[in-house]
Amino acid sequence: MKTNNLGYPRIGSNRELKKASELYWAGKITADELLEVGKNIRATNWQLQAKTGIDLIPSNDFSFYDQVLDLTLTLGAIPNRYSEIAKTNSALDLYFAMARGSQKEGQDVVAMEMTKWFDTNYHYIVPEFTKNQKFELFSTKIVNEFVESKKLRITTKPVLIGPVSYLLLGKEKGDGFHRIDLIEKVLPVYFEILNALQNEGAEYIQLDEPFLALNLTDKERSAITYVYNEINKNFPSLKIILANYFDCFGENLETVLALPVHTLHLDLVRCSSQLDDILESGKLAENVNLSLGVVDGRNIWKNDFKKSLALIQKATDALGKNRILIAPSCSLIHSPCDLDLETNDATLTPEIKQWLAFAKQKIEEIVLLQNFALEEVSLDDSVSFQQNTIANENRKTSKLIHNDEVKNRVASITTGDDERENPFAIRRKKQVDALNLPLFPTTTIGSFPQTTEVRSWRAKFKKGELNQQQYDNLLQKETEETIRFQEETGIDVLVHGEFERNDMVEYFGEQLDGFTFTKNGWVQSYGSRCVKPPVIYGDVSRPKPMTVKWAQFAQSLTPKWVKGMLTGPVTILQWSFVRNDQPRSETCTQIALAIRDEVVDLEKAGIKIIQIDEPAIREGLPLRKEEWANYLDWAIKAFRISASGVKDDTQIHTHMCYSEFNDIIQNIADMDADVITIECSRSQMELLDVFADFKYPNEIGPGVYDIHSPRVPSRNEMVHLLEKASAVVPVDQLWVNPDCGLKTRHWDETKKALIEMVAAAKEMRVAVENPA
Ligand code: THG
Ligand code: ZN
Repeated sequence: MKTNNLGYPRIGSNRELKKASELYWAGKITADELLEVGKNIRATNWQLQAKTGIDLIPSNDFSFYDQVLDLTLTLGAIPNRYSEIAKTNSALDLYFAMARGSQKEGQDVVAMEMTKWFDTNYHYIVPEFTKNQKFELFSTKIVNEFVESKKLRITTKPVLIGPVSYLLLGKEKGDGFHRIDLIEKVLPVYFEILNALQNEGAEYIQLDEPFLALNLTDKERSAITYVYNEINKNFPSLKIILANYFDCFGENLETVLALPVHTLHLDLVRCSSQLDDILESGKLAENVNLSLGVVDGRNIWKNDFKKSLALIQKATDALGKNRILIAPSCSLIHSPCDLDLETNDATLTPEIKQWLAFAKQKIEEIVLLQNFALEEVSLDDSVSFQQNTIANENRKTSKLIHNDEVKNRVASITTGDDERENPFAIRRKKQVDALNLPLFPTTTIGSFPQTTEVRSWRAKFKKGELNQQQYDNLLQKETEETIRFQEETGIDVLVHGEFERNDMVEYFGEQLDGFTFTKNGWVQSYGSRCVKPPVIYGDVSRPKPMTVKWAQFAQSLTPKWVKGMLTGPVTILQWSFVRNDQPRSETCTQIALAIRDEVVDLEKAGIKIIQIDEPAIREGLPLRKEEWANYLDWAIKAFRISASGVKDDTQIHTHMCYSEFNDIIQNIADMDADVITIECSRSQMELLDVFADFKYPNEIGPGVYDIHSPRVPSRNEMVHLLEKASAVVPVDQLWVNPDCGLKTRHWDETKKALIEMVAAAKEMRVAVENPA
């Protein structure tokens, strides 16, 4: 029996990688200094895992930006627009240009698209394929890191995304082919990689094929069969661990069971029943091992040893101990690093803390489970086992968790609680009269730059170096300046800028009962950007208004409308660490009621436009289509509950990022927000087509520039995008706004870009009012 880790967080337990990358991008440290930080993180992670007792320690789980982009570079699938950059820059700068775009003299290039990694809050860089796509071994990162680990006397298990999932993660550029058709072209480069690794002495290779958790077409499924048979033919002695995670194999199971691989990894947290399915099928070949993903890589709850040991026992009874590996359910990059760094008893009380485990604790759990399963330690004598039992018992019965008032309120929700007074057509007339906005009204998504200065105020306030009054004064000044800037720029619907907020979800989590938060529980979201998801441990309620004071303050400064800014229930749920002791739908409905109260309070305070962001609705979709209807049912209802407490002439906006809406456009329409703003610019308005084809009835603000890149767009680019949008959506339904919030941008870029954006909107107004 071996312990098998699928991936370890690479940001560093104090976000060393984030800090170093940002310094490098700002020109403040050299490439060598950045590379050194990466090397140290890898060494620290490998040594920690070795010391803890992990047998199969992953390498190539490190990345300076994203593991999919790493593979794109490894396979040489570099889009043509970067060829100039490739000629004159280091591989590292080429890599960052692909991730972030470039605005160097003569090398003005947009970034590659970015989208959500399955149902997580991690984002990857989307590979782009052409019909005649060529692949070649372009980067040897994976081999270098393996060699690097050997130098530390640790023989790691290189990890890479399998060829089928790699192709499926990408996107076709141009017509006349499906990306899976490229499988025979990409496989030889995988062979080169496997060959190089084998020559360096690699014994195990982990190939991730998370698409096996999705509904595949026959063609895609045969690609799986083809690939893993070819690999086995060419590398009969490499031990291939085929990893699937985030859901069951489902109808792909038959295919998977016939593959000549060394080990199958199963996510038993998301799908514990597949162990029975496999064992009872009698179709698992005798030389295939099972890696049991029993420790949740996606959540922060302490493992339930009794439950895990029962699963392990079932597997060892059927297959023998030698054929079993103990593992986390998926890579631990979705977990925060180390619970030991949580030293603030006031927020993460000792009672709650004893329920939790982060990445470092999870690998310890994996080793303990191995010890128990091998009966090296008797359960009765084990302090660790007893502590685990006590913690889990305590969590079940704790008074912190249950609030009858909340449960009763959820139980008494009736039809009508999720409906506005009148349908959109009627509301719209009232809103037009009440709001008096021009054609192509301009707005922003909510946040304005969170400068180092603003962050430093918050840090000082938290340390007690600023008192509430001083902190509020600074925030008020920043808010006022932002209102003035928006007025001067001619933006139509203003926002207050959200300077009082850290992360949106964290901010609401801090104010809701049933939530707590960590000091250092960072998880990578994309590139150097991290989030600190709050922890929902109990029934959720809103003790008092959360955003009214700032919205009211901002509105008092200006005769223009100021939008109230809230995060919707599905997104708060999706971006938090959630309870695993009740259905997600239940928790979501509790949050929806809390947000509804806030919406009503904002309206009472005179706020006429309220945005309830739901950027995570799409990513929350279950991976398997069979489960979509149920999810959409409760998720859309939760949004509607949060939005339906207001009068017709109060305008409800919502916002979504990186969403492909094709499959769920009906459900998006069912949300019935008066205005939706969406990400569109990196895809050149392609995303808008689905709204157009559907004849989406409500108003839409397709993002006209990409805020995830420091590049300032030109007015013409935005006019061009708006023309594209006007060609498919009636102009009186269109809003003009950036793709997303501006908190990650600098003020100079932001100002330039918004001035151009407003100018683009004005050009459009003139063009529409004076048709040629
Ligand atoms: N919050 C959360 N999840 C998200 C987003 C968010 N997922 C999708 C999208 N937005 C990802 N984008 C970002 C953008 C910025 C940051 C994180 C994710 C960010 N993080 C700060 C950092 O890394 O420096 C830390 C958080 C803070 O203190 O602001 O800026 O908005 N939950
Ligand atoms: Zn967004």
